[in-house]
Order: sequence, then C-alpha cells, then structure tokens
Amino acid sequence: MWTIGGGPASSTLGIEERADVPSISVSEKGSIKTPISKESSAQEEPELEGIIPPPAGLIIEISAALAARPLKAKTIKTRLKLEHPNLMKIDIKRFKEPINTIHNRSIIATPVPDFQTQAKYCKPSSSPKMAIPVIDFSKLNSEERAMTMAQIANGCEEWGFFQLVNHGIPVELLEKVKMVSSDCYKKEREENFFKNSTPVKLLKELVDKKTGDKLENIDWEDVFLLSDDNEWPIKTPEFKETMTEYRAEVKKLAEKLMEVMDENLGIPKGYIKKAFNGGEGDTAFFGTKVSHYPPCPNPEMVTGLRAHTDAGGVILLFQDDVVDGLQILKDGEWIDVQPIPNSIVINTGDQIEVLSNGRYKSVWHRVNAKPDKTRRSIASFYNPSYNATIEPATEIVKEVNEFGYPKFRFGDYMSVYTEQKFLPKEPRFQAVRTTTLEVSR
Ligand SMILES: O=C(O)CCC(=O)C(=O)O
Ligand SMILES: [Fe+2]
Repeated sequence: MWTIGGGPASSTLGIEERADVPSISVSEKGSIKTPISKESSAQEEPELEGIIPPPAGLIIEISAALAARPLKAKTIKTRLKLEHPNLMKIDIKRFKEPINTIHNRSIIATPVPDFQTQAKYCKPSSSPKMAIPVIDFSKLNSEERAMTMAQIANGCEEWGFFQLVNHGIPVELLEKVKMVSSDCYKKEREENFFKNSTPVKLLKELVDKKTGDKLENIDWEDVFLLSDDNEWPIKTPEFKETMTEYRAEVKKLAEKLMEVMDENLGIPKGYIKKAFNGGEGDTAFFGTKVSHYPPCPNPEMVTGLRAHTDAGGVILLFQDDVVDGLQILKDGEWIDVQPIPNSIVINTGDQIEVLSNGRYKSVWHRVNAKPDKTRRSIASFYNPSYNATIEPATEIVKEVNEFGYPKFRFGDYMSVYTEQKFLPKEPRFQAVRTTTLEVSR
C-alpha cells in the first residue's frame, strides 16, 4: 500500500505534506476508490470539489460510472493532470461527455506517476547554506585517512553526491580542458544550437502559442560525447590531446574512488571494478559528455536537463567555475551543487545502488536553464560493460540476509533506461527482474 496526498510515498518524493489534506489509500493495483460525499442526481450537476485528494504531480485517470439515463450506465475515462498540490477541485466540464448522474456514487482515480511534475513542486531549498559535502581527497594519504574515508562513506550514504578538492588532476590540465571545451562549443556548436536545434524550435513554437505550458520532453542542452570509439571534434586545436589526457586522469580517479567504496562497503578490494568489467580486463564503458547549457530566453518554460538518476556506476563531473544550475533532490528539497573552481563532483548511479544492495542510493538531480549565461559541464561516466552481470555483492547481502535488487545484464538495464531515463528508477529494476538472470541465483 502507498498513499497520496500526504502519506509516505509523497514524502519520499519530497512533496510538501499538507495537514489539511486527507490521505487516500491506494491499493497495489494503484487505484483508489473515493466515496462521493454529495448526492448527485440528474437535476443537480455533480460537484467533485473536495473529494479527490490533491495528488501533486500525479496524472490521475478518473473513470466514473455514469449514466445519462439511470439504467444506461457507462464508464468513461479521462486523464487530468493536476498541476498544483492545492488543486482540489476537478471541473466536471472537463469530461468529454456530458455527465448527469454519477451512477454508483464512486469514482476510481488511478494515479500515474509523473515525476517531472512532482519534481517541479518539490520545495526549493529552505536552507540556502545547505551544501553538498566537500572532501579533501589528498588527505587520504595522510594521518587523516580514517576521517577522509568516513567523509566519503557519508557522502555516498547520506548524499549520493559530494565534491572532491585536491583530487590529483593537475590544475594546468583542468584550465586547458575548460579552454578547449569552450572554444570548441563557440566554434563548432553554438551557432547551430540557436539556428537549428530542436529545443530552440520547440520553445519558440510554444512561446508563440501563449498557452502557458512548459516544454516537458526536451532539454535545453548542447551535448557531444567522447569515447574511445567516437569521432571527435577536429576543428579546435589541442582539443583531442587535452581531452585524451583529461579522460585518462579522470578514469584513474574513478578507479581510486571505486576502491575507496570497496573498502567502505566491506567488499574485497577491486570488487566494483571487476564487476563493471564483466569479471576481468578493461571492458567497462568510460564515456565523457561535454555539455553546454546556453542562455535561455524563457528558463521557466524548459529545464536544462530534466530530473533523473544516472544509469551507470560512478560519475565524475567537472562543472563550470561560476555558473550554477545543477541541483540534487535531498530530503524533498532541491539543493544547489555549488560551483567550486577545479573541484570534481562525484555521484553514484543506479548500478552502485544495486551492487551495494541499496546502501548507496543513486540520487535525483537536474540542471536549471539560466536566462543570461552559458554553463559548461563535463561529465565522465564509469559504467559497466553491456555484458557485465550486475547484482548485489554477496558480502553485503549476507549482512541483511536479503537481496534488495535483481541480478541482470547491464545491457538489458540500459534498454529500459533509454526509454525511462526521466521516470522513477524502481520500475526499471522491476523490468529487468523478469527478463534476466534471476534463476541462476
Ligand atoms: O551537467 C550537469 O551538471 C549534470 C549532467 C548530468 O547529470 C548527466 O549528464 O547525467
Ligand atoms: Fe546525471
């Protein structure tokens, strides 16, 4: 059972709880039955005010048994997107067919999770000084090792995001990375973004329509991907050499961090790396995504990057020195990931969540569009190879005596993720549970 309108599900997702709103139980099938409190008759137009709970950000499907004439009952279905947690009134005129009588004095409302809308109504941080942990990675090699290990454990367990300073990647290299990435964007991408890109076209169309809607299915982002097999931009001098060197450094850092996580989780050294490499060798995927979030004329109508959790393993983000925009969802509040020049932001993806049997949760994050600045960010992803088998580590499972996650092939997970990136992750785990390797466990 879960509830909407103030119960555990909504608080997990960070929707503001409202004491004045009754909780409505939702069965596992996901439907609720709410009695209609008022008598309805052919003479009186049914009034639904106050009956439907305010499932903030849920699309609810209402099917009401209705009859134009008492003996001719028929069920109709409609989808209403409740845009605001305070919305308690559903205008009966929004049903496509005329309604005279509510036949059996009940309606079934089926909540359809709509995370993007829910995310919109999560509170902005009420504590502006709340910041994700900043950890001095160099102290790992000092007498403060134990404290640093504990800080990283806390970053993984309590936050899912933290920033490393003194991480060992030379500052001169980072300065060059910033320079060549911005040069490349200016030279090879910016003009095309504003002249030909889909988000620019769609936003313009929507603004012209003046409906007040938001662009829901696209990001205000320019992206190109670097991996060992991709073609790289060639017009920017020193781009390839610089980024190749950077990728090698950041991959080393990822591997060090995975060893720290092994130790903190109490699993053998090298366990995560080995799991991601399908047992041995160097087959794990290591990709780098160079993003720019251009200034947006209507930042309230589109997101730089919609809220999501990352699919893979460990993500190392080199974000803009000054332009913010990245936020994480923590205890129901969106918190800024404060820019710190030359730091590296670390977060863990869905596969670390599985491997750690839920001890390290992947965390929702998003990037807001900005009206007047371009934000640069360079994210590197250390992910399992498509053929790697992912499952909770035996040593961790033994502690709680329960597999909290399925065993599956990472490639199968990615097929689901590609379709469902901006939706809650639990159905993704559910989807691979049925397709794959459970039987061999
Ligand atoms: O650009 C950023 O700051 C975040 C990028 C991100 O979350 C992603 O690419 O998955
Ligand atoms: Fe992400």
